[in-house]
Amino acid sequence: MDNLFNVRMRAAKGGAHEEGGRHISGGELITTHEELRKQIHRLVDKAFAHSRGMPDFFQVKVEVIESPLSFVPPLSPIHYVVPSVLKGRLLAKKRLATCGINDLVIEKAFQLLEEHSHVRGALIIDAKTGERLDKNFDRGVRVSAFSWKEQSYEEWLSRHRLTKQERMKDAVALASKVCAHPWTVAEVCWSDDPDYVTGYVASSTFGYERISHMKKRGDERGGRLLFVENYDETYLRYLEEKPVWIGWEELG
Ligand code: WAQ
Ligand code: MG
Repeated sequence: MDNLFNVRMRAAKGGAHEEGGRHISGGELITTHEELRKQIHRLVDKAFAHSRGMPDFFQVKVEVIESPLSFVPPLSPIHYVVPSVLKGRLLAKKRLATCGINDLVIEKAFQLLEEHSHVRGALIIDAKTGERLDKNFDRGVRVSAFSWKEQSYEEWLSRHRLTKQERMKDAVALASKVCAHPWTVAEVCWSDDPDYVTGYVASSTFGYERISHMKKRGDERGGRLLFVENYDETYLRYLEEKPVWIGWEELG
């Protein structure tokens, strides 16, 4: 009964995603057998009480994890409060530029994100050219097989004087896994949920940089861009399959 499971959920309206349904919600986590029922319940609640609407397609996939888990330490957070969406987007672009990405590449990538806000995963972007590298046009790449170690999460909160916030917890975990790979230059994200306007830029150098306003309230367009300096099958497998704990190994 020591098995761990990778759990992935996706929900859509108007049929399954591959049949043209509109993405409502997704979720991924690692759990023990003991916690499995509770975690699946949480995913049901997440999908069926969603601000993007009521799904008519819901799928949960549970797979046993075969390989041992390694630890990825969480990124440190910084919070920028900006007075407008315009300023938020501008700041995000500046932070990406500080990671060494060219302005034209950033503009091109933001344009791509706007044209692909229906995609349920991340767009992988060549950090040198701004070209999209993944070939899953309507799906993008879903980062999976990661979860916080609860003790590390508590420690991270207290170190940074933060209170529990489910959405930030999930986003920091995902960004920490993504940025731990040496080929990742930076990530930028804002939600596709109409009521959530905070977004972030993440990188291994500068950490998790939260930006208070990345879009207008009510806007259902969001997404994720991963800027990479290299891309192949092993990178894709790292994002989708390599199981990692977010936390510090010494805390267990
Ligand atoms: N892998 C890759 N891309 C994903 C994944 C994933 N596991 N989950 C979501 N996405 C993409 C997808 O295109 C979504 O449309 C988009 O990201 C936004 O997802 O306060 O809630 O889950 O510090 O709506 C960030 C700020 C919140 C949190 C992000 O994103 C904070 C958020 P959502
Ligand atoms: Mg969403």
